[in-house]
Amino acid sequence: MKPIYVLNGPNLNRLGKREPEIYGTTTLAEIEAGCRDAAGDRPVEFRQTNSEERLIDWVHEAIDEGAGIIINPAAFTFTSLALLDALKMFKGPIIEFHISNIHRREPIYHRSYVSMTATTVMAGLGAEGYPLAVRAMETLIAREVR
Ligand code: CA2
Repeated sequence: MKPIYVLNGPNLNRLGKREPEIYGTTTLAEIEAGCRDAAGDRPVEFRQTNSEERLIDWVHEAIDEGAGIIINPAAFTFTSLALLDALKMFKGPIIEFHISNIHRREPIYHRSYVSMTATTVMAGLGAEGYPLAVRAMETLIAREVR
């Protein structure tokens, strides 16, 4: 069975340690455990990087190996045409995921490049939303949605 890639961008390794009023108190390790639990038998490649280059390399890996991509690109959401171009090459479903509701925040967080190619956007569910995204991804894969 092909894996689901759960890719996380810059600063998300600090989750649970700063700004709990926006991002909550759950750590990335706890989020990873929740995703693996939700995925059942489906393998999960759960990763985080502060590097745009590495994130794009992982999208390329998912293009060759993955059934679906759940991506929280953090700040690269709003800046990276290179990430958008990489995601456009992926043939399966893509869930753009944000812990906070980016549309309720400052205007600089309102224009997402990734949304231009995402199948679905999930935002504002908190860290608890990650396992929900994994379950939603299973449905999208079964329906062969792009
Ligand atoms: O809500 C999200 O998941 C975001 O993708 C998080 C990004 C932000 O640029 C997006 O607008 C929304 C920022 C991540 C910052 O990571 C932190 C981690 C721990 C504590 C504080 C910030």
